[in-house]
Amino acid sequence: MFFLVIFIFTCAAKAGLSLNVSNSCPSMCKCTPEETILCQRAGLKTLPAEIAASTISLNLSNNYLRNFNTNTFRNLTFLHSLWLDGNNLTFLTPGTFHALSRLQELHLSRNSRLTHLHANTFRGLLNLISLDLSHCNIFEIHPLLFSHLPSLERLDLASNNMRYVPQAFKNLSSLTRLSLEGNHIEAIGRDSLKDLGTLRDLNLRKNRIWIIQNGAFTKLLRLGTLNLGHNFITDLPNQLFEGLIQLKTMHLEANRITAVDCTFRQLLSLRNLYLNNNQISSISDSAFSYLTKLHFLHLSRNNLSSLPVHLFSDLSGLRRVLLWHNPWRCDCSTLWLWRWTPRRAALEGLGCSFLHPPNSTAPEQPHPAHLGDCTVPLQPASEDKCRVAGTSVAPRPPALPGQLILLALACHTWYNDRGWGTLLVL
Ligand SMILES: *[C@@H]1O[C@H](CO)[C@@H](O)[C@H](O)[C@H]1NC(C)=O
Ligand SMILES: *[C@@H]1O[C@H](CO)[C@@H](O)[C@H](O)[C@H]1NC(C)=O
Ligand SMILES: *[C@@H]1O[C@H](CO)[C@@H](O)[C@H](O)[C@H]1NC(C)=O
Ligand SMILES: *[C@@H]1O[C@H](CO)[C@@H](O)[C@H](O)[C@H]1NC(C)=O
Ligand SMILES: *[C@@H]1O[C@H](CO)[C@@H](O)[C@H](O)[C@H]1NC(C)=O
Ligand SMILES: *[C@@H]1O[C@H](CO)[C@@H](O)[C@H](O)[C@H]1NC(C)=O
Ligand SMILES: CC(=O)N[C@H]1CO[C@H](CO)[C@@H](O)[C@@H]1O
Repeated sequence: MFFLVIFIFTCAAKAGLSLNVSNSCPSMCKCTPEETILCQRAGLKTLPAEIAASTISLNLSNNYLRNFNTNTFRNLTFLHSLWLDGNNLTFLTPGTFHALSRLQELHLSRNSRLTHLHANTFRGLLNLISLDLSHCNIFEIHPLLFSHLPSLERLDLASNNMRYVPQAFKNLSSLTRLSLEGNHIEAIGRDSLKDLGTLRDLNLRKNRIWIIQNGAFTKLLRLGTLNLGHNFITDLPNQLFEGLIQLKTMHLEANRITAVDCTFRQLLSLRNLYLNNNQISSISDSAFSYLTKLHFLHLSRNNLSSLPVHLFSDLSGLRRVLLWHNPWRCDCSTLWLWRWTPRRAALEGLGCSFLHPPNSTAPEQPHPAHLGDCTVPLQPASEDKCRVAGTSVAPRPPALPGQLILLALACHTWYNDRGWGTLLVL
């Protein structure tokens, strides 16, 4: 009798143990004491059944997961981070994540069959901070898709198939970083970005942007970095960047810009300006007036033969100006720049021989015979040329309805077929 009791007791203990075993690590995964389960590259086609409800971090990267239902993650209410990148997800059932109210990080990148997302896909993710949807094939986003994500701070939509800026950025009141890099966006409308007042970093690099409506950035009062590099921008109207009072870094490299007027003068916090790899052949006298914080200016690989003598006069913070690979005219116009600019030491790549005399003759006193008699340049004109250009030459056009943008896009396609690249500023 006594032995029987002990036997039963032992069995019960064993049963208890085996219950814990069912809560333990799936055989193809690695588990850590910190409630982290690592199942990446495990050949999984479905979620293993034995995932403990107490799991905080679950890594299912690089498997063959195809779909989930609303029960798949129902018990994982403690999850903080979930990695589902590099799978074969084709559709995310609305409500899939509804129980994951503590989730902070969700990785869904590299699911190349993911093309669109239902309005309720992310319902319940009240504490989600970071969402990675890059490198999928998303071409359409429901306007309410992100409205369930009040805590979202970082959203990555890079390398998808989007042709326009989605209208889904309305209730993202915490968003600080947004990437739309590597899509096929052609236009930024006046209202496209108007609800993103908390944004600090906006990446629109490598799209096909050629239309930007004036006022498109006016609400982005906290933006620190704007990347518009590698697009089809030809023209920079003076009001284009109104509102970007906190902007520190502006990327406009590898566009089709031919002239710089006074677009940048409102960017009073600007420190780094990338204008390299364009076709700039003229820069206006006062293009950089007031930019006292400008530190770095990249003008290499343009079509510049000279620069206005007083271009750098206001730039007391200037440390580095890259001027390589331009067709500099090595005559008085360049010599003046070299002699009079107080920021001379910052200039790099002004490839004129008289600036680099053999056996280090002081560059201040070159007397190359071919320069002849360089007379002192005129002082900058007292009138503010930008102001004139800003109001009368390029007046603010009347508001245009969306249909006209579509019409313009259609025209652009037609123009492009004929090789006439142009930026239409509406
Ligand atoms: C089994 O789980 C229970 C509660 O989850 C716990 O108290 C017990 O220590 C676990 N037993 C073992 C052997 O891990
Ligand atoms: C999850 O797996 C991916 C791919 O192996 C890896 O890049 C990532 O760092 C992992 N994350 C965690 C939290 O272990
Ligand atoms: C969730 O937990 C319940 C019991 O708490 C269990 O019956 C159910 O099978 C679990 N669901 C999944 C998908 O693990
Ligand atoms: C991915 O899913 C599609 C159907 O959605 C299927 O045809 C294909 O074989 C799957 N690929 C892999 C590697 O599982
Ligand atoms: C979006 O925000 C507005 C105002 O903040 C609120 O009234 C509305 O209910 C929100 N929409 C959703 C879907 O959360
Ligand atoms: C370069 O600038 C010159 C005028 O300075 C102009 O004639 C020429 O067409 C420009 N070349 C390109 C490729 O823009
Ligand atoms: C640094 C430099 O270029 N030195 C040159 C100065 O000129 C003499 C003679 O012309 C050269 O031999 C040096 O190489």
